[in-house]
Amino acid sequence: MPFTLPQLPFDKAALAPHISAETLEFHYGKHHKAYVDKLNELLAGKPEASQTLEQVILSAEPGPVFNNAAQVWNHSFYWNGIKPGGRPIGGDLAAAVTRDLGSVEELKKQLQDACVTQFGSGWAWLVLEKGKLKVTKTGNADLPMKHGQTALLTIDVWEHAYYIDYRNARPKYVAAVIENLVNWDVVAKNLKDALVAVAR
Ligand code: MN3
Repeated sequence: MPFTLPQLPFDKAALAPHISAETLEFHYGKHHKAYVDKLNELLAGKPEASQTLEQVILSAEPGPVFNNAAQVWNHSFYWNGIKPGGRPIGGDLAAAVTRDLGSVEELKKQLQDACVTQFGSGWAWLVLEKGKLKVTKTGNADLPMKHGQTALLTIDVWEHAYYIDYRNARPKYVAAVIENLVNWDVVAKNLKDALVAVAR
């Protein structure tokens, strides 16, 4: 089975004005799709073509297969973590954030800093590592599962994520995502699932 481009969990126009439909036409419709197509091309006729995406990522050496597989995963994870109309952080997630990072405001500040200070292309993350929440960043296609961490949230800081809407103003794009688009309900569910997996 070839790898497929997942459906976006929202309408392309639904994230405006924070992320425009035009950005999604390119970012999802061209960039994300290109990673899927390239991965299928690279794995055609190889045993890895029947593995899960996670298996491909975890076993791949640095190079084109890893880069394209990880970028497929990263983008799907990014889309799933955002939605129109952000809600406040609550419940168990808020308690874990306060315990490990000090406060919700501190989490947002660390996310903003990680996004802004990632030199060049990459991703900022909220991860679970050894049972604790942590904000991290990775370059290019790199991702938490290669570092023994479980991803809970990501923000794409490749220029293609914001250049149409914000030009070079990465901090404005990041602030708009953090304040208006993060789907904290999904982040809370990712944390719950990660804790269940750890307990197993
Ligand atoms: Mn991207």
